Amino acid sequence: MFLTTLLPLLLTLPALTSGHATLFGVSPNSSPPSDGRTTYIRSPPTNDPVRDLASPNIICNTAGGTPAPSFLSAAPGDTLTFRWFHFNPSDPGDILDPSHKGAILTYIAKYTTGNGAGPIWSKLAEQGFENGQWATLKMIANGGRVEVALPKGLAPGKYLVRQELLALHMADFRGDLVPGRGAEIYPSCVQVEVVGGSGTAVPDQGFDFNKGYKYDGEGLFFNIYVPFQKYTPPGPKVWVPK
Ligand SMILES: [Cu+2]
Repeated sequence: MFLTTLLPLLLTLPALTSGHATLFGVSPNSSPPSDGRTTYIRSPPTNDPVRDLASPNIICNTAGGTPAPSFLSAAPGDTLTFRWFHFNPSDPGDILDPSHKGAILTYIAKYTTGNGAGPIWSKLAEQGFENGQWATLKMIANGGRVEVALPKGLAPGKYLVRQELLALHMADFRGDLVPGRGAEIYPSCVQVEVVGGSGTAVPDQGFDFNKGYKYDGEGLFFNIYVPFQKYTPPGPKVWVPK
């Protein structure tokens, strides 16, 4: 009993000071993402996680209500390459502390100048624990890059695309019951303008993070330190445009 509760504490203590991550840039065409932090990303001022599930900060992070000055241009069906880093984006080894095992989830909403609160989101993609490996560790091995395709039938127009690293190294205790613990969410919202095509699909799942992400919810309250069969990420199933 004591061992199973103490072990995660011992394993995760170093992560308190050495973890964390921020989105550096996104590329629509598989070229290395250029720095989008002051242009099309609503970048937070720090690389700290967000844990308060009642706060709009879990949607587009702490500066999520401040529009970025420009948009990343992409075409329907483009594969977006996201690039994450820890402190130094020029150091290919400085991405994320490997203690931060967890999922990577990507959502889309029609563009808003607001902070993303409310039932406006649809899930574009999710990676959890597949083939014996966590998505965040695959991302580290891939140089901080995560690829997500935009739907081919996506209607032209402006969108927010939100990618989240969902680190579970503290998620074996509920964040609302044990101070400093719970799932760590690293969300980042990218302003994307989809240009071209004749698609008509618009995100219609109506997912609301502040209602759908729960402290005791599936995918957010999970012990990675004991054997498990399966991990199911939070949120709706991946959106299939009609
Ligand atoms: Cu961290």
